[in-house]
Amino acid sequence: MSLNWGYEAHNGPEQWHKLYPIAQGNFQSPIDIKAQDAKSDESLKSLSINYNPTSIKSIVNIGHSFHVISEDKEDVSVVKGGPLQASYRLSQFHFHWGPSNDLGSEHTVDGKTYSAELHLVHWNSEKYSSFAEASKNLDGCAVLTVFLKVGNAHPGLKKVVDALGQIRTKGKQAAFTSFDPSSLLPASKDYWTYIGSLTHPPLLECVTWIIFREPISVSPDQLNKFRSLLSSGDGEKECPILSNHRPPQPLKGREVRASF
Ligand code: B30
Ligand code: ZN
Repeated sequence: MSLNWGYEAHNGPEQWHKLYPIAQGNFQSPIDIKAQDAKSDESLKSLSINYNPTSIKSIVNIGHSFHVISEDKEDVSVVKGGPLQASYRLSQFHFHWGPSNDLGSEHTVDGKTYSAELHLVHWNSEKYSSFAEASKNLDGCAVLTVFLKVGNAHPGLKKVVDALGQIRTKGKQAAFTSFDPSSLLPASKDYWTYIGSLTHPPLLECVTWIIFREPISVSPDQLNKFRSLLSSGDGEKECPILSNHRPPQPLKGREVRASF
């Protein structure tokens, strides 16, 4: 693998195991969710999601994607309940997408791929003191996941998509404030949950995945604006980010539970 991992043939998901052997571990993500095999679990409490728009501070092009950053010095935006044994603090959210509308999600449902996938990334602030420390532990992180299916433009996504023009090239950052991440959640809070990993290097096995069954909609134009972001820096040859999704990994005996 070349110096840097990515999503192209020479540095993509099939190559990652050479520098990150955990890529072939027993708790890797994403997975294909087989709805019939998910065990409905009455003991799963309902999720408590408390997001405060004041925690959202900036938006940044990180080369293979963009992140919307939530200040995580204190418990301002948190999730708890459901499968979680502690309170988890929001640190950032981001999306995964593909070169066309029939590709893009990382998780799939009964083999069905969605056009994109939203990850709201949290870490266990009761036990750990940073994302970096939390991510070394199986109970370190929680990622709330929402599928995006192509259809009407999503009003909550508009503010995010409109900011992308300010961070077109790798390394660019812009202020992004008073945004409510709850506006990106589906109406139904039914979810699947399982234990897995970060979906790109370092691929650490630290994530309680919470995946909402109901997708939100995204317009073709909004998806095209994701694809207009560049992985290249200012003044370099323009290279659009067309794809940043890892394919489903082996379940290896793990249990997927359903809240419904
Ligand atoms: S994901 O939600 O499983 N796609 C990381 C976080 C979430 C996922 C994958 C990876 C991660 O490694 N985060 C820490 C390192 N980051 C900095 C950051 O703030 O969040 C570096 C990076 O990507 O390149 Cu993400
Ligand atoms: Zn992600």
